[in-house]
Amino acid sequence: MKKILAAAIVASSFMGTVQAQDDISIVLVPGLTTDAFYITMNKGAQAAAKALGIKVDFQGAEDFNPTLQVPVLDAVIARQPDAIVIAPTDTTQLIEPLRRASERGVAVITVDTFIDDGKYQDGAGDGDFPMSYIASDNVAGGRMAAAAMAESMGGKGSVYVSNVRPGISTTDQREEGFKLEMAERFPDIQVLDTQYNENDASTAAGQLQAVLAREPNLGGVFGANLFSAIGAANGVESANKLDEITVVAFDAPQSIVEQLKDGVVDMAIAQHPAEIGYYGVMTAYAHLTGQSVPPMIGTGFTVITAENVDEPEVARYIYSD
Ligand code: T6T
Repeated sequence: MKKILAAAIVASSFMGTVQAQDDISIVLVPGLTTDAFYITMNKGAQAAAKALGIKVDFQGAEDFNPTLQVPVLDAVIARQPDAIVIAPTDTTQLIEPLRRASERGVAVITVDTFIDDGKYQDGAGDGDFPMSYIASDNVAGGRMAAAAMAESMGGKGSVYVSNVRPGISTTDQREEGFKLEMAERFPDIQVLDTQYNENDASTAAGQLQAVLAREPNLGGVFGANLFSAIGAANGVESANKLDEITVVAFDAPQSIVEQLKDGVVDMAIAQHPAEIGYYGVMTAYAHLTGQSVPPMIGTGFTVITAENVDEPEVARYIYSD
């Protein structure tokens, strides 16, 4: 008799923490709203919302910048959603703003980028409180870029990374992977100083011209995200150096199709942003309905070249505008 009563109490207190399932509110906060990567991520998030019969809002800033993202986040926290699924724009500057959400009982999941060391729920670090991190393996992606570039350059020459700014987990890790691979496997490739473009393709294009003026034998450039890659590729095209400079692009906006076919870009590494958005929402929902969730979920890549870009199984990974 006593045992049955105890079981009933446990069951009812557990049920008390579980929400009615269709009134769960989740907000997806992207790195910026106008980037094809996050637009595609939102499609995946909306597909998950539809499957679950819940509402997921998409609210973000127009630029990839913590100064703009934090006020948007504060406005989202004030609405007190059940969960925030966010791509934090800086590893340290977003820790305190996100802690405010967590302390108000809002579950935090990060997608694409992470805060602190990205290892959540392990009892270590200031930014340990998010429930999960869902993303590409960005170090591996950087290594893939370096290996493809070095092979197309015959293992020698000089290259550089076109990057956004330090402090962004994804692009920092891509650069790290790229440099590790070059150092470990291609000692005759010289990696020049990274050029930071503040997520502006025109700046990245101008930097290509400037590096080329100093280093006329430049053999390769790695565009570490969508805007860096578009800019670097445009720079190579304007300099009329398609045959001399290998361009490896991270990300796959619609414009990549023509750039691959025209030989401006040699290879694009497409992330799977819809997958990231889908599992971001599913993970938030699982947590909010009483399931335990993994602290990290890795998503895939698709390597796109001029040879395979028309294959439907490859083309489906080109981002939506
Ligand atoms: O590369 C993606 C994303 O993974 C990164 O964190 C920021 O830049 C993009 O959104 C592309 O613009």
